[in-house]
Amino acid sequence: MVNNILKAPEGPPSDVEEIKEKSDYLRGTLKEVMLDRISAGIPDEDNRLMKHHGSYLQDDRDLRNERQKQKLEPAYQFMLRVRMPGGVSTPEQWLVMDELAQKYGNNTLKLTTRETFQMHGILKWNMKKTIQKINAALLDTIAACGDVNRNVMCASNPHQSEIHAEVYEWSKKLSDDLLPRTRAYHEIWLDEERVAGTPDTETEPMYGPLYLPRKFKIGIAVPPSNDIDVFSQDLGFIAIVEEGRLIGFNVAIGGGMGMTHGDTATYPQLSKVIGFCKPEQLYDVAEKTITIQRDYGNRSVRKNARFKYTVDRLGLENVKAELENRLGWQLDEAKPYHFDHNGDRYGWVKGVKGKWHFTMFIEGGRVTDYENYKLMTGLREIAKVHTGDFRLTSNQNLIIGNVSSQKKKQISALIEQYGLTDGRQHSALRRSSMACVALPTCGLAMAEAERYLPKLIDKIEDIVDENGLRDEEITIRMTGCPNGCARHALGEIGFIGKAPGKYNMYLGAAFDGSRLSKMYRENIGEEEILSELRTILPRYAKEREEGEHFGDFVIRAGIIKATTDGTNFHE
Ligand code: SRM
Ligand code: SF4
Repeated sequence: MVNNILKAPEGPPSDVEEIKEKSDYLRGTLKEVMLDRISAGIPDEDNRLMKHHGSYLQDDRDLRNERQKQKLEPAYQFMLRVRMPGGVSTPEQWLVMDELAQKYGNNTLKLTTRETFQMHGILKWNMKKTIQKINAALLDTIAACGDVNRNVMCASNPHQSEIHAEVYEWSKKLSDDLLPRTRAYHEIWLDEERVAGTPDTETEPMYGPLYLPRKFKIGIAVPPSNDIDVFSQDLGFIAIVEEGRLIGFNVAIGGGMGMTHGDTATYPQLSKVIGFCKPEQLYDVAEKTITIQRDYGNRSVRKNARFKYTVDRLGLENVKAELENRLGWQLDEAKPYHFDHNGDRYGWVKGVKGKWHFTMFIEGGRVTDYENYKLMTGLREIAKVHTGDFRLTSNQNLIIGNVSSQKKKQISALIEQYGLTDGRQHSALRRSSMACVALPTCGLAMAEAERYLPKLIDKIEDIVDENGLRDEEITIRMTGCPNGCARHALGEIGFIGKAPGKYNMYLGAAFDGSRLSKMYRENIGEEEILSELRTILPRYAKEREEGEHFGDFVIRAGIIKATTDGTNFHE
């Protein structure tokens, strides 16, 4: 299958490649080390494998210094991420996650930027029980992290429920069919006995023994909503609907957000549309694309290993030709489509079949009980009576979906009782905000994000109000490091953590997720951020053209140069 003209980069395999190779298909010594009671942590090699089971070993960074002083090991705990394609959860599953978060987690649920649940703060001895309960609720955590295809996202736009339902089924099918075949997860966490000699589970027909060079992400958008930021995916599908019917998908390849500060060989990139396929060809396209990355991705330098770099290195046309070669058929010409936003649409809307959907604003995606806002309790009470579903959105929000007209009154009463909000009391800027987890759990965070962005927005809201911009949707995103978990490079205003209290500030992304931002100021603190916005936002209020979005304005006004491709993101 490997093409003689296309080549994978040369170089010694990275340490992770060696760990995977020796791991006996992701088993390693996880079963044994999870039983060890001497340390609350696990060795680094097993932690690398752990990711493929949907979990990371972390430590509470707020406690790090104090524990060091006391000569104690770090406050080790695990993060657990659920595989929940399309972000759809039943009320019963919600209640299980809620219970687990209280019993074994840190009393919070994080709704992630890829439409799923994360739990934090789980101790080693509680991991197996937690995973077993999640599986008993018909969810799992397989391949939620690691060098494999991750949770498949899909549009959560409730206006077009019938199309959503169809697209959701495709995202579920892709997620299930692209799972690793190893039974390691079932043996380690669910006590399954190992059966030797089952060819698929011993050989990984699609992934091979080394799995992929890096994580791989797929998302399906339904225009005009680009809520899932389809161009940020390694492989994006854009649903094409004609006369109310899903006729297929445009295929886009080579997106990704991560980069490393100061290293211009790393950059965020947007995927490019290469053609169109029919619904029944979707899996084939995904599988063959993944095998191209498997064969040609960089297995030597992990920070250049994502598919976006493979595509840029080999050339889009060559990758397309290789894909068609592997498919044995050609993609059709891409169909026209139009996106007009990448955020969520809040409040109640009526969908098809008389069902109602309520989109809630969940700041930073964190579900917990705050002092004056019993969000977690309110959602629990709703889950107890709700007969529809919950849809976690890619903007870290929540849709209480498929509410029947009969149930609407009861659910509305609970929404009111607990003060659950569609965010209308906030500025549109806040409603269009996203922040990654960052401190205290993320080991890679250089600065705060989720805990800080709301406070920064409090101050930006003053400027917004003074300039009559309260109802202006301006996307604002913050990450604690350049990995881009809140897709910072697609925020019209973006911040990337550099050091405690210091951020690089980015401007100029498109409101519909079709253009990356560019760095505007480097390493600045709150005062400078606010001072910059005190100059730019009033100009936007006065000088903008009718309907002009902020990201477009800053380019037209010459405040920032447009990024036309990821390869010129740093210029
Ligand atoms: Fe992410 C690593 C959290 C979406 C790019 N991400 C991490 C880790 C696991 C840190 C680590 O490796 O030690 C973070 C765990 C923090 C914690 O305490 O929970 C983490 N990522 C998240 C979440 C929870 C952010 C959130 O606040 O919602 C998101 C979970 C998504 C999910 O449910 O699967 C999350 N991460 C993303 C996205 C957005 C997306 O996929 O749409 C990106 C950018 C898109 C992309 O992949 O290019 C993203 N995360 C990364 C990267 C950079 C990858 C790269 O190409 O360089 C890392 C670091 C890495 O892989 O080495 C990373
Ligand atoms: Fe952690 Fe960085 Fe991702 Fe934020 S962007 S969650 S700081 S890895």
